[in-house]
Amino acid sequence: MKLTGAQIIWEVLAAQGVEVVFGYPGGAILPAYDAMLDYPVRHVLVRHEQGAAHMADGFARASGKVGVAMATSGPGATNLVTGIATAMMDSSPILCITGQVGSAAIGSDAFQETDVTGVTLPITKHNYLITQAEEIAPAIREALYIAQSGRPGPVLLDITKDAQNASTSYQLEDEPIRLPGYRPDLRALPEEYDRAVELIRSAERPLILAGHGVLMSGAMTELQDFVDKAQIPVALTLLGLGGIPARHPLNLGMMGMHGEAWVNTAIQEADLLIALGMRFDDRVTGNLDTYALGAKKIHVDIDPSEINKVVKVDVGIVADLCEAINILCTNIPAMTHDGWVEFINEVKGDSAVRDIQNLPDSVHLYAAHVIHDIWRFTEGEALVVTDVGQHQMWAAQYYKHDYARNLITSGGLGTMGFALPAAIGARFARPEEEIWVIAGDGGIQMTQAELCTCAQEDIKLNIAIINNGYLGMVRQWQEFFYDRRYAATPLRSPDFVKLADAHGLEGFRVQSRSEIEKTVRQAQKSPGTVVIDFQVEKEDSVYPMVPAGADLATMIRRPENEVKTVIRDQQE
Ligand SMILES: Cc1ncc(C[n+]2csc(CCOP(=O)(O)OP(=O)(O)O)c2C)c(N)n1
Ligand SMILES: [Mg+2]
Repeated sequence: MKLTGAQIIWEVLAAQGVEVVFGYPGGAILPAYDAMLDYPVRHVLVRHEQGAAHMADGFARASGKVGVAMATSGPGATNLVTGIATAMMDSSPILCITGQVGSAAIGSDAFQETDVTGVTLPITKHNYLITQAEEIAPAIREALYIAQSGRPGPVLLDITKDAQNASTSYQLEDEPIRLPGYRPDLRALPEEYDRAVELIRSAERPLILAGHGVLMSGAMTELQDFVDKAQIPVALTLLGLGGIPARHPLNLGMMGMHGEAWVNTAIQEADLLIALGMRFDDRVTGNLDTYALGAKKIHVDIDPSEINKVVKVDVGIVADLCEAINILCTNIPAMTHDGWVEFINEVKGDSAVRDIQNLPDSVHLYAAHVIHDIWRFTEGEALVVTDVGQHQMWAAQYYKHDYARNLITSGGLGTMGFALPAAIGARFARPEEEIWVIAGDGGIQMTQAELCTCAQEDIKLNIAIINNGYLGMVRQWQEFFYDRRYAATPLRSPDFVKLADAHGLEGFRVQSRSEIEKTVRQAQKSPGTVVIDFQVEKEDSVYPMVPAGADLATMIRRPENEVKTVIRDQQE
């Protein structure tokens, strides 16, 4: 069968099960857009290509499948860059297809020509410049395979306009992909497992550090079985939240800069760390010179380049997590670590109970109240998509994450503007589920144009803006480390209720805790996207906080007098 390159793009995508593409047209990708009308693929017109990449990413994280974004050459492609880098840092499988100027014009500074494979080389798992129609089908199949195999990541295909226009013979291929030199299925040696088992058997204060890899490999059941058999407490990274239910008695909570104090103490006191699908990011280790010095370390990861990259380990196991955890679990005896767990519980004390969200209503509306209440009124069942900043940390702390893939957030790159488009992508992966966007007043303004995408595509989201009038996380650093000199962090916002209205969406404003329930319920009932402007305490901070590069045990805590003020105001 003879087809144009443009038609082949859609033939292959459809054959590979791609149902939705997020994109924005332009000259160099016009042949592909024209051909699209004849194929059963849903196209979502974004308002900025950054949104398309984040939507593909949100779709991928919510579904476990590859998300697809499409853009034109030059500015269309460069607008994707932030979204590609975001997906790269968090190992999210996306495929970006960009149009490129005609192959004869490449290198001539043609209109809207940018060297996109050059620009994206360090932020893609792999990329291709395609100049011939016959290269398109194999490249798309390979790209989808590379994006989701091994350690997932973004792949970009830059396809010249003449390759899209040319005709060639096409035939559906379903042979398995073989790429010489690409080894996504590495397996550890039995001796390595033996050494790991030995360390686990002899440890008295072992601790599991579980990361994004648990979710990506779908190892939740394996992890829970292992934890139950070995009775080893678990600390989670931000992206690992949901890898084991928050309610599991051995789930200690989040580690790192804004982790729970008892979790960081446990890391520093442990005699064995078992790192599963996490990469010792500087936000979770703090000062490496003082990090978990008393602990032996086992590191399991699918990507060999992660082993010994940041933290030197005693045993490195390169393998898929499901398989690795299964092998470890089978080879250890049932164990208990009662004294160790008791020690951690003593450190914890009643600090969780005394935390701000559990204090009675007062005149102050804290972000902790809003997020804790959203958790209560959604019964912990919602898919939560956050932006980046204080609200992101509060969403990690105060929404109790019981399920895998139910918290979607930009971890490694920390990309403001991520939440709204990522949630739109997630909506296509999970059409029936309740989705809450939790965004800051700063981040929402970066990609708020996608509200119009919600309206045009008739998408239902609940959007909670934690409006503190500041670029709050930066303000917090200025408060703690720059003597309260608030350079460029006070932030004016549009009237978010009117902004929603301008898009034909519903908007509400909430200024006190007593209004939260009614408004959340109203949003849940409403068929369309709802924007809620939660006007919270302006100068609240995220606690505890380990200053960047400090020892994990050096935590800044919420001042006692602040807690007392809340209680006093509530009594007045
Ligand atoms: C694209 C981008 N630019 C800048 C930053 C640096 N940054 C991190 S958090 C933050 C403030 C976010 O403010 P807001 O969205 O209001 O959230 P809040 O911290 O107040 O909850 C900034 C500017 C970033 N992470 N991403
Ligand atoms: Mg803010």
